[in-house]
Formats: sequence, structure tokens, C-alpha cells
Amino acid sequence: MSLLKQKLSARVPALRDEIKALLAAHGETKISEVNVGQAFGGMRGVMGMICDTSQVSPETGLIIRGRPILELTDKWPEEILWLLLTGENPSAEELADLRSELKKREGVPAYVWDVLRAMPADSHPMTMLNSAILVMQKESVFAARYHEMGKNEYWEAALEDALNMLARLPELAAGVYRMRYNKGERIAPDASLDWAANYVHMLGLPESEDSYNMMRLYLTLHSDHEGGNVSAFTCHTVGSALSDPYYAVSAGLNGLAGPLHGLANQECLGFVMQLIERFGGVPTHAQVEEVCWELLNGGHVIPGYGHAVLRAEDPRFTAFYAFGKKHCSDGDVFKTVSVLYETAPEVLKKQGKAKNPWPNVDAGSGALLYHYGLTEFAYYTVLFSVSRAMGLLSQLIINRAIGSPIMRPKSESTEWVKNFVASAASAG
Ligand code: CMX
Repeated sequence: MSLLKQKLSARVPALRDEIKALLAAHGETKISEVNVGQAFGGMRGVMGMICDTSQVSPETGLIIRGRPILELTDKWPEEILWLLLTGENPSAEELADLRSELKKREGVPAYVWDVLRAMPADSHPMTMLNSAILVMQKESVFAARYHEMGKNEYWEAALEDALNMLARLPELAAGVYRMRYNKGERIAPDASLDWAANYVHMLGLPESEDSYNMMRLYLTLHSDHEGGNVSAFTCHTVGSALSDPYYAVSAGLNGLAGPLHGLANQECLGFVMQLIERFGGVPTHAQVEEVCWELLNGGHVIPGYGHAVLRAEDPRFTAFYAFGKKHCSDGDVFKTVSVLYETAPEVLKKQGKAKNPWPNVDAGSGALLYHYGLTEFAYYTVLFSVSRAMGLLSQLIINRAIGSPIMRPKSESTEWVKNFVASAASAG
């Protein structure tokens, strides 16, 4: 048994007992209220679900198991996966064991490549990735064992699926890249490399300690963002029907493919490139300001800025920006990202609509990827997905461990709300 499974096996019964006791004593205690604005407004701020892997504070941003993300930027993704699942940093032995678990599960089935080859050559890379994950559903241990296992074993089957999926995702995602952008044959994994470095290797990008570190940082920073964002919420909902992790993750990542969510990093670099093209190089602050107003006046968003929860600069942006300043501050792309950073928040503040005018994670990540040779920005959400799969799967395993039931919030009609507020007004 892997050390990760051993650790979780020791934890899960206590976690179940703790939740059972909490529900018995406080099941009826109110923790949130919902108003009409929230019911029509994407349930913003409604505290209606549990996520133990991470929280997002409006001021501090992402906090993984109690640790602010800026304290974790030197961690590699495998360490983050361990932390997400167990709440602890792995020992050297535990980390080595997790790495070898992932290594031995590598190997994307041949039929997946056949399906991808049959897709239209101009398919979006996210469509290719998510289709491929769905096609691999036949590998699901959870689905295969569903009729014979007891509820208490669900998390173990989910863990099997999670480790298999995570082991294969870099190879799959790199294969999507090479196929979609005609980069030649797929590149086989290198057994001597860690999860992130191996991904750089299989993508066929120039390899150096710097490019490895950029990818380690990228995969660490995007790993999780509590439970209510579109991809996590979707994965949770689909998983709650006991659809297996392949169905649930593919569904969640389809949400990540939306321009208001993960696709914003593609949009963001596209915007930066348009600025460079339009102004023949790095634009001035005045030029960027003019274009930002054009976007807002045309009813468009400034990609990479604003957030549903954050009310400060996203610390993940802060970390990327610091890395970029150190390693790629000479390039036009990074310089343009900087001008945008110094301009867009002021424009958004002046317009006064966005509750958070500051950059989010997507505002800076593309400049780094571009610098290290990944210039096809329609691919960027696939990178985001490889990382975010760690959070989605960690949440899903924990949810199966604690026996989270099927999701079923109540909806009502607009007519119902009109009647409700009318009778509340006449009663008051
Ligand atoms: N540019 C222009 N307008 C913006 C804006 C931006 N970057 N951010 C918010 N607004 C607008 C909203 O569209 C909304 O306008 P309406 O009232 O006309 O609908 C108004 O400001 C209030 O929005 P909000 O409460 O501040 O933000 P929401 O919680 O509704 O939306 C988000 C959050 C991220 C969708 C929004 O800020 C946005 O569209 N940003 C640009 C896209 C982006 O960068 N997305 C990536 C987010 C990170 C991620 O999930 O990956």
C-alpha cells in the first residue's frame, strides 16, 4: 500500500467521526443566509458547502491547508498534492513514495491517441484534453468496483483513479500540444524527472533548471482554489452523483474552459499580443489606458483583472510577477504585462463597476509561458487543467471519504420570488 494511502487510511475514520459529532451537535445551527440578490447572482457569498483542502480569503487569497500560497512557492507540485490531501508536508520518504507511485502509473492508453487523431485538426486543446479524459473513463477503478464495494471504500477507489489520472495527465496534455500544433512525434516520459520537469520535457520545450522551475511554480500556484469556483463546484456536483473521477474531472475542466474562469489566461495573453501588434511594440501607459476604456465601453471585460472572491491583488499573480521580473523582464510580452498591471486597476477603479480592480492569476502567467517557448496561448488552459486536477481530485477523494451526499440545492421561480417579497412587504 502506498504511504499516501496508509496516511489517509489512518485519518479517514477520525475525520468521519469528527463530522458525525459536529452534525449531531450542530446540524441545525445557521451559518449563512441567502437574499434575493444572491439567488439571482451566482450564489455569491452564500456559505453552502465544505472544502477542507483550501480556502480563498478576500485579502490573502489562496490558503492551502492553513498556509498562504506565498509561503508555498518553493514547493513542488507533488508536495502540494500531499499537502492538499493530508494537511501535512510530506517527509522525504513520503514524497519519494508518492513520486514512484505516479511514475509506475504513467502510460496513456493507445486508444486515447486514436480518438484524438480522429478529432478535427482545429479542435480547441481544451476540447481535446477533456475528451481524452472522458475517453479514459473505461479505466476507472471506481466505476469497475462500484457494485461490489461498500460506501466506506469509495475514497480508496477514487484515490486509485486520481493517482492514475494525475500520473497520465502531463503525458496526455503534452501529447495534445504536440498533436494540435504539429510539433512532431510525442516525446516519451523521462523517468529521472519530477512531475513538472517531465511535463516540460514531453512538451518539447527548451529544458533548463529555470524552465523546470517555472513549470513547478505554475503547477503549484494553480492547484486549488477552494470549493465554490466553477470547476471545483462542477466536479463536486458531478462526483456527488457517484459518477467516477474521470466523469467528474472532465466536467469540472469543461467549466475551466470558460473565458470568465480558466480560459482568461488565454484571453489575457491574446490581449497582450494585440496591444504589442497594434502599437508596434510595448505600448505606453496612455495607449493601454485608451484600449482598456475601449474594452469597457464596448461591454467587454479586461481579462486577468477582477475576481469573484478576492478583494486584493491575487498572491498567485504576485508570485508569477516576481518570477517574471527575475527571469524575463527584458521581453516585450512581460513589459506589456507590466504596463497593463500599472494601468488596468486604475481604469477599473475609475469605472467603478468591478468590485476588485486588481490582477488575478491569469494576468501574469502567460508572459512566463511565452518566455519559455510556449507561444500557443490557446493551449494555456490545458496547463491550468493539469495543475487544477490536483485540487479537484483531492476534494473529490475527501468528499467520498466523508460520505458527501448527492448535491441538490433548491431552486424557485422568478414568480415565486415576486410573491415572496410581496407577502414579506405586506407582512412588514
Ligand atoms: N473588466 C471589466 N468589467 C469587470 C471586470 C473586468 N476585469 N471584472 C468585473 N467586472 C464587472 C462585471 O462584469 C460586472 O459587470 P455587470 O454588473 O455589468 O455584470 C461588475 O464588474 C461587477 O462584477 P464583480 O462582482 O466585481 O465580479 P464577478 O464576481 O461578477 O465576476 C469575474 C468575477 C472574474 C468573472 C470578473 O471579474 C471578470 O470577468 N474578470 C475578467 C475575466 C477573468 O480574468 N477571469 C479569471 C478569474 C480567475 C479564474 O477564475 O480563473
